[in-house]
Amino acid sequence: MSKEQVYKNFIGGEWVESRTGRTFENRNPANTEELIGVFQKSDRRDVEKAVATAKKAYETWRLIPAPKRAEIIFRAAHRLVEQKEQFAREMTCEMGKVLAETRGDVQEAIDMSFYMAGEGRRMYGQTTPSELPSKFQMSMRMPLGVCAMITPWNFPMAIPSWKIMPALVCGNTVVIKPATDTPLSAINLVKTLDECGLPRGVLNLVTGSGSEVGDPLMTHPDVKVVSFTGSTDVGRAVSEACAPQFKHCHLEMGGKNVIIVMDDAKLDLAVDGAIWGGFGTTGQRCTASSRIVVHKRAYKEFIKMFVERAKKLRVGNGLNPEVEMGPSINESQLNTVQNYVKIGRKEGADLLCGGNRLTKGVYSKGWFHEPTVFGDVNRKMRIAREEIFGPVVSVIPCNSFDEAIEIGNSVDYGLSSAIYTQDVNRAFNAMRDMYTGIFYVNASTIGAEVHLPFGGTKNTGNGHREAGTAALDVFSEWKSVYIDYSGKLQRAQIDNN
Ligand code: UN1
Repeated sequence: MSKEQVYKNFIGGEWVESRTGRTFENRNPANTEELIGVFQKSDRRDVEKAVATAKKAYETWRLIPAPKRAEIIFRAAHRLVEQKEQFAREMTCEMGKVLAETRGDVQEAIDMSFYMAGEGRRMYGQTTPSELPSKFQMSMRMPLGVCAMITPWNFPMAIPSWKIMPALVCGNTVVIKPATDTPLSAINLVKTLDECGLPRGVLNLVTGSGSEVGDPLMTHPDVKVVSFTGSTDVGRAVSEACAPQFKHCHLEMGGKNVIIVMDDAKLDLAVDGAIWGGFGTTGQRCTASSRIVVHKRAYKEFIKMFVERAKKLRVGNGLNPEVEMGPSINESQLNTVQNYVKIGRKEGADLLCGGNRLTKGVYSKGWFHEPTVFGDVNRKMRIAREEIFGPVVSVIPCNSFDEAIEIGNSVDYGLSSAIYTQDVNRAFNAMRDMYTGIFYVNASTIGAEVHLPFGGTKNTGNGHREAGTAALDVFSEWKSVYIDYSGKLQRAQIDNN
């Protein structure tokens, strides 16, 4: 038996074993015989320790000038650049997406780090004139304290960075619980920040399950902010857990994103976008293009081109440079995919390609599924409404632009949407009318950059955004400051008349 690599929790600047003495395994979804490592199966006691440590560290961290805090983040960004290839490879082994995409994931963490490091010297507040003479006023951001982060497996370094970097630059301290499928990528990020001089206790990581680590973390009275990315059902529970203590609660949840393809669209471009958005990351993005609404005049041609391309996608181990689509993350996710294929068939959608698990040869040890396209889907079908998080795309014919918008908005989610058209009026109308947090013209539903707000409407989010300066709103609280230098009592709203 090969010696297994044991990874530990990071608490108070030390790599420590869980109080439970238990561990769990993390295996490669492309080849489950390959053990990535063994991780701590922590519980409430580890959470208590991590939160207490973070609380203590907050006392001094919040007083370090933001530009100084940012310097550490800036150094970490450089260090991530140096380690990009290694971290990307480890991420592909850990969660299956292809190397080009895991490089992109690490790059997104690099981008976020540079961006938030810049915020150390900005973090703008407002200075406004007073209604009274000799009175000065401004607003400034305050940190809140200990922030809890619960992060998913599909962007295992990027999403932790979206949360950690703004939290730290604002002066908060952190306890993060990464997804059990991808603890290594989060550990790589935490290790990098540690190597770059982050003081002890400012950033802590505890691995383990949602019930044993996530629950005690989000309900802990000393935790002031909870930032969660994951399913809508769990997000609702997080929201309810935060409510009694009025914690800042940031939720980034499911999606059922749509690409609208109009009859004047450049079809080859639209097909490129639909393939990338539908099957990139094996469809396991919150921003995945799982619905394509196509104008009836373009429908036949689009379907022909799209299915031809989907059939040709090379599925396999993401480390192989030829491969375009990796496995599902785990058995349960693959079961969900298979279940939705059954549902789609039963609902009467037209299975145009795929539909099967891949089990032979190189596929025999992983969670692989064929790229799958359903045609003639209608908006009422479950495959057109529910998030699948797998390589299954539903193509929905429509009769007009107005109907396309209506179908687009007819789901419970509102993360990302896109339109392919050459008509600028249509593009702008769609931009105005699609009720989603992200919107694209002549591009797929995936591809957000770190310096604009990221998040969605309806069941996708709770009004907050990550990335951009919007992320600072999650991890800070405003303080408005009034300084009266008139030397006398001046009453606002009264003495200025
Ligand atoms: C996610 O799917 O959870 O825009 C994040 C994108 C990526 C981020 C996706 N930059 O698809």
